Amino acid sequence: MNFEDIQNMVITGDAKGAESWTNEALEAGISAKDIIDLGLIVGMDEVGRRFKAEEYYMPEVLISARAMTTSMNIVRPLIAASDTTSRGRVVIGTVHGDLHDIGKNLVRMMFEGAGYDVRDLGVDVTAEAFVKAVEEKPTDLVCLSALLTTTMDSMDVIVKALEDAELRTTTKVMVGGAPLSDAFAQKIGADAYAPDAAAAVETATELISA
Ligand code: B1M
Repeated sequence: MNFEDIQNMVITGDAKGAESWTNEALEAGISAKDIIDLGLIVGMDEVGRRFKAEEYYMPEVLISARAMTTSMNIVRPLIAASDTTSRGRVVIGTVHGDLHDIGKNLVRMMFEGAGYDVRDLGVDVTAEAFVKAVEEKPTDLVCLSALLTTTMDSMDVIVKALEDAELRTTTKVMVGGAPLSDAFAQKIGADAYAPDAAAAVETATELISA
C-alpha cells in the first residue's frame, strides 16, 4: 500500500477510492494512526496549499473534505476502541462563526481512543452552549477549535463566559487550530494550546492530573 495513493484521493476528492484504499490498508495491517498521519493529513495540507494559491476553489475543497471524512469514519471506531476506561470528561467544539470540523473531529477521535468521555458540541458553538454543557455535567476539560483568524476572538469570549459562570476552578480550557499559538492561549487565559491531535491528548493528561 502506498500512502501517496490515499493522499491523491483526498487531493482529487475521490471518496469511493478513499473508502476502498482505507479498507484495504486496514486489512493489510496498516494502523489507523498511520492512515491519518501519513495519508489523510498530508493530502489535506496539499488541498490547503492549492486553495491558498487559488488553484482550488470552494467546491474542490468540499469534495476533498468529503473524501477525508469518508476515510476518517472508517478508522474512527478502531481509534475509539483502543481503551475503554474513562480518564476524564472532555467537551469539544469548533467556536462560534467557524464551520471547520475536520481537525476538531480528529482531536475528538484521539481523546476517545485514549479513553476519555467526550461530548462533541459540533461547529459554530456559542459561549452559552459551552457553559450549558459544562453546567449539565462536571467537565475536566473544554477543548476549543478555530481555523479562521476571524473566529479566534470567540475563544476569548468563551473563556470569560466560563469564568463568569464560576466554572474555571474545576474545568481547564485548551485551544487548538492552525492560526493559534501558545502566546494566544496565554493572552486569553486558556490553560494550554495544542498544535495537533496527539499533543492535545498528551497535554490534557498532564493538565487533568496536575
Ligand atoms: Co476553509 N479556510 N474556509 N474550508 N479551509 C482554511 C482554514 C484557510 C487557511 C485556507 C487558506 O486560505 N489557505 C482559510 C483561513 C484563512 C484565515 O483565517 N487566515 C480558510 C477560509 C478563508 C475559509 C472560508 C472563509 C472561505 C470562504 O468562504 N471564502 C470558509 C469559512 C467558513 C466558516 O467556517 N465560516 C471556509 C470553508 C471551508 C470548507 C467548508 C470548504 C472546508 C471545511 C470542511 C470541514 O471542516 N468540514 C474548508 C477547508 C477543508 C479548509 C482547509 C483547506 C483545510 C482545513 C483542514 O481540515 N485541515 C484549510 C487550509 C489548511 O488548513 N491547510 C482552510 C486538516 C486538519 C486535520 O487540520 O484543522 O488544522 P486542522 O487541525 C489540526 C490542528 O490544527 C489541531 O489538530 C488537528 C489535527 O492534528 N487542532 C486542534 C484543530 N483543532 C484543535 C482543537 C484542539 C487541539 C488541537 O483543542 C484543544
